[in-house]
Amino acid sequence: MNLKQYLDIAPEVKAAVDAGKPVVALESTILSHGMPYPENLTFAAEIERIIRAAGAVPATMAIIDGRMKVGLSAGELELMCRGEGVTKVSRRDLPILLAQGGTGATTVASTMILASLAGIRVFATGGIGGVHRGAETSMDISADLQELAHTPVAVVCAGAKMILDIGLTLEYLETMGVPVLGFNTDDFPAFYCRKSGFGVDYNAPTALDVARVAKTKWDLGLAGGMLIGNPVPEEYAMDFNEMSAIIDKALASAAEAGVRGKNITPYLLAHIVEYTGGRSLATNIQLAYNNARVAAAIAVELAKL
Ligand code: PSU
Ligand code: MN
Repeated sequence: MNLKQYLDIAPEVKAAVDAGKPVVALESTILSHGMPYPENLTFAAEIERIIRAAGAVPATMAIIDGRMKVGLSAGELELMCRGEGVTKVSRRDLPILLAQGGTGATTVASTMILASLAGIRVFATGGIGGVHRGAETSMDISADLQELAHTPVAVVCAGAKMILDIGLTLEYLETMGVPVLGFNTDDFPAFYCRKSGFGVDYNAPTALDVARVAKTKWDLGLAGGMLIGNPVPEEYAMDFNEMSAIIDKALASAAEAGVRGKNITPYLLAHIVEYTGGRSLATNIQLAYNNARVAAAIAVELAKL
């Protein structure tokens, strides 16, 4: 294995990892395929600032000109946010992009891969991919779930969007042996809403509790990651019934347009923003900031254990 051939770790990130200091991974699909420009540019800078303010080093991941990038410059963040010619890169796309010298945004799955290669154990995102509604016929199950089963990174999210079948997503994670913790909640959150109606395995009231579970899991040699569901702050939460109706409308539109495969998630995200007149974007941004704060606190505690 000749990793160095493909991997560029920003000097600040490398120094922090080598010194055992807290580092938080961030994905770039949320920038290129999850939020409009230029709101995503402000977001990309602010989420990194929040992680620094909480005492950790941010490391946004991407594939640029066939290289795996861990930690992006301002210019590289801008490239991801503009999103021109930037494809969506999950696990199966990674070798192809690297071989072709392409540029792509990393999903939760590929961000976990890059984080793990760089020695980063904590990752903040918005929402994870999961088992799609109707997966019993479409077989559309995000590679994010398999990655959580195999790659040792703790992922802080605001739950999963109701574009997914949240109950089946949690069943799949159970089968794959992935611990699902609620950050100070008994309910797995539903992204825009604080509750999905499905419970978590454990309510972890503090960052230290999460860090202890993560350390113990990895001390035991149990492969794979963990999922931490962190509910959107109350003041930014959206109405469950309103969002259910909007998501149903987006799903119907996708079915009518015949959208499938890797394009379905970006399609649904863009339509949800459109149908809520941008209100969902504000919620999306705030819940991701909140996840960054919690992920940084977990990384800080983990570094002390
Ligand atoms: N869900 C969201 N926002 C996102 C994504 C999912 O609410 O931005 C992105 C993440 O990068 C996630 C990816 O890893 O979509 C999942 O895509 P797929 O379902 O094609 O695996
Ligand atoms: Mn899919």
